[in-house]
Amino acid sequence: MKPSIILYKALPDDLLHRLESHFTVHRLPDLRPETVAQHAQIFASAVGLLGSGDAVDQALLEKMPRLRAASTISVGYDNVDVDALNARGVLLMHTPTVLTETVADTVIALMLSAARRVVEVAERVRAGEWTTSIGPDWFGCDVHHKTLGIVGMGRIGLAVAQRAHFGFNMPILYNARSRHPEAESRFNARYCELDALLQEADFVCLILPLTKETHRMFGTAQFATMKKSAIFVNAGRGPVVDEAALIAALQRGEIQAAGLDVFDQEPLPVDSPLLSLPNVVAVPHIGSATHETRYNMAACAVDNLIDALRGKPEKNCVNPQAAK
Ligand code: 8YV
Repeated sequence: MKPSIILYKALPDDLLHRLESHFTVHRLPDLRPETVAQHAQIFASAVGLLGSGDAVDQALLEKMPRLRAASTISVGYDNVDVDALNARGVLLMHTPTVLTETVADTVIALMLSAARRVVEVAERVRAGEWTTSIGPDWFGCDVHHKTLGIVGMGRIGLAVAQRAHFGFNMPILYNARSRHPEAESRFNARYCELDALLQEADFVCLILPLTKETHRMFGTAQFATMKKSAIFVNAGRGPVVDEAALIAALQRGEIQAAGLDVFDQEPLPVDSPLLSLPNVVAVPHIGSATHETRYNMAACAVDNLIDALRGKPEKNCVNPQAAK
């Protein structure tokens, strides 16, 4: 008999078939307590989990005594209680690498959109306001040759630095937990303390995971330190930023504009003040959302689960020590 796993995200047919050739796949809508209560037997017998977004926490693990591996279709795993997995010897697999280039493209798109006011002016064209040749009230500001500050120099930060350095001739500053020799040698990136980066950068791009250390790392003080002309981009996780402080900084003109892919609450509530600010480009967590990349992430997560349950989590394992 094939081992039993729970799939709580839709998969393309070919990937579903790949999964079914290894496991008995139980497709469920989510991991909410109501769903768990309704399908208690399935949760009690499953050895694997595959999906994304939903909380994988102590309460869930208590209902899954046979679980051996959880595979998330994402690079971030702030929704997962890794300590609780470790305590039970459950492996956590994720999908770094396959989404790096696409998320870096999204960051550049947000920088360009916010600086050149792409969404705002496109809306004005739709509204019939383009009636004569345009004047300064339609102008944006340059991106090329401006100073880019990257906060979080992981794989995605590095891919943003590459684009900014070669594509836009931008001097690059970065702040991270440790120095990144590759960023320094390939893209001439200069390591800075956070305050110095905030003071100097024309664009401040946050590409950080959400952890206890990064939670609310950006608030009133950080926005006050930035240039009034600064453009702020967040493509990591919403709660890294104090959203009320960001809104206040944008409303008071303490920074010029923001391009945001992630928010405190997702989906972003329609009454969020962010949506009535003309200097905000807000997109619905599209960082990795292309057909190609979402397919590659799903394929990677399927292979990760197969490897982990075969006892061979050679790559993409967050907590290999949990297997011992
Ligand atoms: C995911 C992301 O697609 O990978 C991540 O961590 O934020 C996105 O790429 C999103 O979490 C939905 O699964």
